[in-house]
Amino acid sequence: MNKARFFCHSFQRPAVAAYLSLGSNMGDRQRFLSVATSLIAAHPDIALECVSSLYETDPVGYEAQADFYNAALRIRTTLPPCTLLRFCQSVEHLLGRRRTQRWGPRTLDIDILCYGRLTLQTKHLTLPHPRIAERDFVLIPLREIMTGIGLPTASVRLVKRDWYKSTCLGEEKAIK
Ligand code: A4P
Ligand code: MG
Repeated sequence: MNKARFFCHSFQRPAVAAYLSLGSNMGDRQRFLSVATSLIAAHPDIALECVSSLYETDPVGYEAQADFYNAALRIRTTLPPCTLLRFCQSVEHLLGRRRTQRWGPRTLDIDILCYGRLTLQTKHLTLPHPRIAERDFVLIPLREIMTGIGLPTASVRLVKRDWYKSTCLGEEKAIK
């Protein structure tokens, strides 16, 4: 991580730790998560701190769809939460996300799980994310980032540990 660049862009606001959940169940799922992670890492006001292992997960909510790949990220950012959400949605859009069905198949979903200790409920953003506690595909990668131990289950299976390599956009902002 290039801290000088990070702080140069963000001197106005203190950086806040936030956790993101990434999911994909269409096309080359690992590639969608990998490119999304690289785009997040490349943002001048975001420092990527930690990436969970890659997990393959049974679909939840709407079950008649392909299995997902899921992962979680820890970032530090000076972006306000609504700007972070818009940025995440722009990455989803860039990677072909089309909203045709709630909880339906998607090339990429990025949810903000929490943003510091902020609690917020607006039309477009709820923090912490309201469904964290119900979902093992979120909790298991998140627990891995927080404790170092993911504890996979039958429905949330470990695929790869070091799946993310920050090669797409150069090594300047490679994680620690
Ligand atoms: N929104 C509100 N709060 C947030 C937040 N904290 N982070 C709003 C992100 N978005 C937030 O999301 C719908 C709206 O939620 C957005 O317009 C945003 O303003 P969406 O991404 O358009 O649609 P969605 O993802 O289908 O809906 P939602 O409610 O986010 O669904 P979930 O809870 O993300 O569930 N099964 C497996 N195994 N793995 C998965 O990743 N994902 C889902 C989607 C269902 N089943 C899954 C998986
Ligand atoms: Mg979503």
